[in-house]
Order: sequence, then structure tokens, then C-alpha cells
Amino acid sequence: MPAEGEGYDVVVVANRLAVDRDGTDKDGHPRWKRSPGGLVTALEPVMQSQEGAWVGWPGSPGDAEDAVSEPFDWGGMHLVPVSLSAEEVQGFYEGFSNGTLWPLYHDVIVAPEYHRQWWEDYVAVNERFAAAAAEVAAEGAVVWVQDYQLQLVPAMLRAARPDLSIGFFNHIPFPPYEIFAQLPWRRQVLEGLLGADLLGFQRPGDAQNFLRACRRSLQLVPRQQAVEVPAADGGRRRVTARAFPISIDAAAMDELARSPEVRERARQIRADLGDPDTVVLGVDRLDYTKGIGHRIKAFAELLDDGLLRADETILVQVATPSRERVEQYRLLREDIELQVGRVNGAHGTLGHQVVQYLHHSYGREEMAALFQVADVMLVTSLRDGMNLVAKEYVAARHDERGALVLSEFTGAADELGQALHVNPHDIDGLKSAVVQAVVMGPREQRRRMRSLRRRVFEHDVQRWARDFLAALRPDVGADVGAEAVEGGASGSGEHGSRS
Ligand code: GDG
Repeated sequence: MPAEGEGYDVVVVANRLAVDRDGTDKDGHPRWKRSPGGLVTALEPVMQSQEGAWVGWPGSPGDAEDAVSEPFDWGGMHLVPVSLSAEEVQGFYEGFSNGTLWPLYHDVIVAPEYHRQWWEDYVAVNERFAAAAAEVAAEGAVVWVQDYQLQLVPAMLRAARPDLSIGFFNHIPFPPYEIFAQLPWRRQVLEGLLGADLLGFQRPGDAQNFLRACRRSLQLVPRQQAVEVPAADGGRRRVTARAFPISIDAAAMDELARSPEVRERARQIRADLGDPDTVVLGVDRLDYTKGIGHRIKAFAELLDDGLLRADETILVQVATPSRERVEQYRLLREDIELQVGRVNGAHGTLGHQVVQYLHHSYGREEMAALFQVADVMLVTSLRDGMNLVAKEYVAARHDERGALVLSEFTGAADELGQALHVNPHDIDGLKSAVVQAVVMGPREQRRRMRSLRRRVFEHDVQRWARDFLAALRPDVGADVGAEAVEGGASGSGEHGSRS
């Protein structure tokens, strides 16, 4: 614990630091740029106004040549790097986080793998994150832990520092108990999370799943969205589990999309695509949860059936490279690329590919331009905590045009009632929704888009952070509100990206 009067009043603990390495300056010192991520945008103002520290992994193994291990100040924040060895990156991150928890929490779309060595790495790395947070947090500070990679941190932190207010937010779904129960370490994970005072989830159903797991696995009886657990002083402590749906910096996306450069770029992209009647767009990390294969199948069948014409329609699919060292992701890439090749083989012509598949990452401006080119936006996730792309598309459409096809298995579907909702497993239903979106007239597009925009602008990421912190600790939450108003909530932040 820091000496009296020292330490940071607000500490965010996340798998990744708020900054990414941006080479080295002329004196050989590391240079940093802000991470693309809604989380950084949302929390930067509160971190700056409140003596904030951010604990996270800098992104390269601690034994790498250019590894950074000393804390440093950047952009008004104190950044505390947590080092991981190459083996820990493999066991904790690629293994337990992305090979066990990610598929388990997304309805076992692919089979989770359970390896005891991965679990040991997960425990060891969580301990290191907890120790780093315990060291920098001031007496009575607020610590906000982010996401499924760090579920053991709340209890570890509470054991070391019972004076702290601890919050946790789960960015991905929390599965029904019938699925969660597979996890050999289910009790340890629940007990880890119960170290927090407040647990935030994307949907009310996720919070209910968590409370049900506490009842089934730990015999705790949930009452009014909370359970009581033994406290260190011999009394009882309340742990609340509620939905706080995350969002985007809507004003920043709107401003970007209105800029003359982005509008010009959108015109140019459309011309480069050969000025088709209809541009259909998908933007996802290349992940098996996103239903990319389902969407390409539906699109291909519409071409086969003659309901869409290959010379009038283009599907642009941005598939951002992701987790490329994990086997399931390599297999997925092969499948998708095969599928794209088949459709283009069957329906393409010389100089015209009906599916434009882009396995790259793009700048924010390019994304905003693509959103404006898209007459139809396809979000067909098989399971998705929220899906920020759907909200970004809406925020970019200041012209109130375009149609959003949205999977009912996303958190966003709860909020975006005026999208065309689909079950992506139902290929015929998906095809009908795509046709409905393609033929939708401007009046209906406008009516729907107005309602969608109202929702996204009223519930932006600043409000998300404010609501969560106000529920955890009203004194800190109030300050986020003040900052958001003063700062105009229109920072130049990028939107979430997870690799
Ligand atoms: C997890 C949960 C939840 C993608 N490609 C590029 C790029 N992106 C940006 C998108 C968007 C973000 O990445 C992806 O966010 P999503 O929400 O769509 O999905 P996940 O990465 O799976 O995020 C999800 C989220 O956490 C937040 O809680 O919504 O459910 O799975 O912002 O625009 N951005 C840029 N270039 C790219 O190539 N600049």
C-alpha cells in the first residue's frame, strides 16, 4: 500500500494498457500513441481529473528486446505496465483467455479447451495485475477491473486492500449456468468476481446468468440483483450484479463522418467499387463469434437465386486480423477465404469481384467513410456482448440513410429496436432481411435511422462510464458527468478494437 497521501484515486486495470507502442524517438526512448478503444476515450477524462492510473500489459512479451517495465506518465495518466513472459502470453492470453473462456462464454460456438497449465498461468498473471493495482491505489481509491481476462483480480485485490471500492465490467456475455458449469475452475472464477462491490454486464440476462451461477455453484441466494458474501471484518458484504450496456463516443464518430475529407473519401470508395446500386458492408474482427460465414452464405444464395444481381451489388467484408496464433482463428480464416473464393468464382467477372474481402486493419477515417458508403450494414454475430460496429454505423449516418441488419444475439439488439433483427442461423430469414434492407425506401430508412441515432447519442460511452462509476461510488461518478459536459463529449477518440 502506498504511503499516506500517496497513490492514485482511480485505477483502471485492463488486459491492455491505454497506449500502444509507436516506435522509438531519436534518443532511443519508447514513443506511445493512444490505443484505439472506446474504453480509453470514455475513461481518459476521469483519469485526468482524478489522479488516475492505468494498469495493463504493454502488448509485447516482457522478455522482448523493446519491453517496457517501468511506470510512466502519458496524456495526464499514470501508466503501469505489467510484464508477461512469452510463455505467459501463450498460457494466460492465447490459452486460457482466448482458447478456454472466450468460446465458453460465447455459447461454445467452438469447443473450449481445458488445460491445467493454462489455468495456472491465468492465476499467476491475475496475481501480478492485482499486485500492481494494490501498489498504486491510494487509500480508499476506486479500482475498475475490465473484462474476462482478469476475473480473479477483484478477490485478490480485496484480500490485499480491503479499503478499496472495486468494480468489474465484463465486455463479453456471461453464459447460462448449464454452459458455465463445464469450467473445471468455476468456483474459483465466481469467487474471484465476488471480490468486487459492483459487477457490470452488457445485458440484464448476463447479470442474471451470473447470479444464477452463484446460487447453483456457491449456494448464495440472490436478492434484488445482489448477493451477500462474508466480509473480512466478520460481517456481510453486498455484491451487486447489473447491466450497464457499453456504447461508443457517438459525437466523435458523427463529427468524423461529417468532415469533408471523410465525405470525399466515401465518394471515392463508391466510384472505385464501380458505382454499384447497392453496397453491403460487414466489419468485424475475424472471429468465429461474428457469423461472417453465415452472412456470406446468405449473400451467395441471394445471387444464386437471382434475388440480388452480381453486376449491381457488392459485399465489402472487412475482416480485421485477430488472434492469429490461436488455431481456431487460423482455421476460420481458411474457411472464410475459401467461401469468398467460391462466390467470386461463381459470380465475379473480369475486373469485378462481387465480394470484396479485406483482411486488413484500417484507420478510423477509412471506417467512417466505409460506413457512409454502406447502403446495408450486416451484423450477424452468433453471440456478441454488445457489438460496437452496429452503433458506429448508426452514429456515422448523419444523412439518416442506410439500413442496419442486426443479429438478435448481440447486446446491441436490446437497444436498437429499429434495426432489422435476424437470427443468423436461419439463412432464409437472413436472406429475407437482406432483401428487405436492399429495397427499403428512403422514407423508411430515415424513420428507422432517426430512432436508432437518438438511442446511440443519448446512451454514449461517456454515459456508460458515468453510470457505472456513480453506482460504484457516487463521488467519483459525479466527476465523470462534469467532465463529459465540459469536454463536450466529443474527444477525438478512436473506437474500440480488440486484437
Ligand atoms: C468486445 C465484445 C463488445 C474493427 N476493425 C477495425 C476497427 N475495428 C473496431 C470497430 C469497433 C471495434 O473494433 C470492435 O468492437 P466490437 O464491439 O464490434 O467487437 P469486439 O472486438 O469483439 O469487442 C463486444 C466490445 O468488446 C466492447 O465492450 O461490444 O461484444 O466482443 O469499434 O470499429 N477499427 C479500426 N480499424 C479496423 O480495421 N480503426
